[in-house]
Amino acid sequence: PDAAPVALDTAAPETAALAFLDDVRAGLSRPQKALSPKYFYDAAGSDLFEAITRLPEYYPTRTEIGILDRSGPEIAALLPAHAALVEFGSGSTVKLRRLLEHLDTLAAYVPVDVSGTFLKSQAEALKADLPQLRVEPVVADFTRDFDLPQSLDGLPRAGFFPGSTIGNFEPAEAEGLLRRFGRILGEGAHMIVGVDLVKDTATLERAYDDAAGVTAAFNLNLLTRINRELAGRFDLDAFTHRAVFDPSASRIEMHLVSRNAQDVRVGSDTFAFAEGETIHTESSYKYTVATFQALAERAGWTWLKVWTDPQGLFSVHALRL
Ligand code: AVJ
Repeated sequence: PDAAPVALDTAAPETAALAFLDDVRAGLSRPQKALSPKYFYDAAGSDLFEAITRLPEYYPTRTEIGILDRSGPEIAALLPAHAALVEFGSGSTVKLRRLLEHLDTLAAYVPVDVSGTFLKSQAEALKADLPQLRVEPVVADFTRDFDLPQSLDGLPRAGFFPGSTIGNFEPAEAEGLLRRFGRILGEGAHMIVGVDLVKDTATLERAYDDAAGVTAAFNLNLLTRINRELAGRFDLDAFTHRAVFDPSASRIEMHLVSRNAQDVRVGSDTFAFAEGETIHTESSYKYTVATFQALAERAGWTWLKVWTDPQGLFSVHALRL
């Protein structure tokens, strides 16, 4: 039920394929081979992520929904009446719908996503269910500056960034992103951000290495995608999934581990792997309430309030500019 981040589809397909090829070439040429997690989300990858959010081990999605349900009235009370709610990287509208139940004076909902087709279909479905709600989708990459529609001028603004998507960014990038959201929303804006919390290593590693192997399939799908889209020759049986928590960096790292020494062709390039060598495919940063509060304040926001679940697994923060 979660919003699967989607890769940019506004550019021409040939341009997107070239960017993917460039990124794969550069990433596999580094001393620590690496690929960007944004490439996880093709159609198969989005379905696998959806399946991850339903796994018993993957607590973030259901825990955040529980917080939005339980604390929705308090969250809504903190936001200005008749606001425009801007969701960054909206994807599916599952969480937004939970929040909407408590927001009876919302002036407009503004989903922002790079995937124009997905955005339009989600917006249409929402309009059909809630005919009285003004929905103004914006096709944009939220990691770049963009302007909100002029029709929103004069409305108070609130940003919504759930799902701990912020965890996929390096802390310095995450700070820049929150600062950018402030620029886009403007002075006086509010922001609601979902952030996964640091916890014991076993719980974290299980959430990213589930017993059914869904996260492993999600990780390996990146190689399937390279094989299909970039004429890659990865042998999927020659790589395994690994998820490790690094407490000093406070992040889960996902890797694909080469089982043996091998050369792998991708188009006209060949990449050499030593036995046990890895491709770093994702970092998922975990915060404490205090470390996220400090990050938000470095980004220029005033931290207002946090809501968590009874076990302290996940957090939802309110900020104001
Ligand atoms: C979508 C980035 C929030 O980091 O938990 C889930 C992605 N990767 N399992 C996360 C993910 C492996 C997810 N985010």
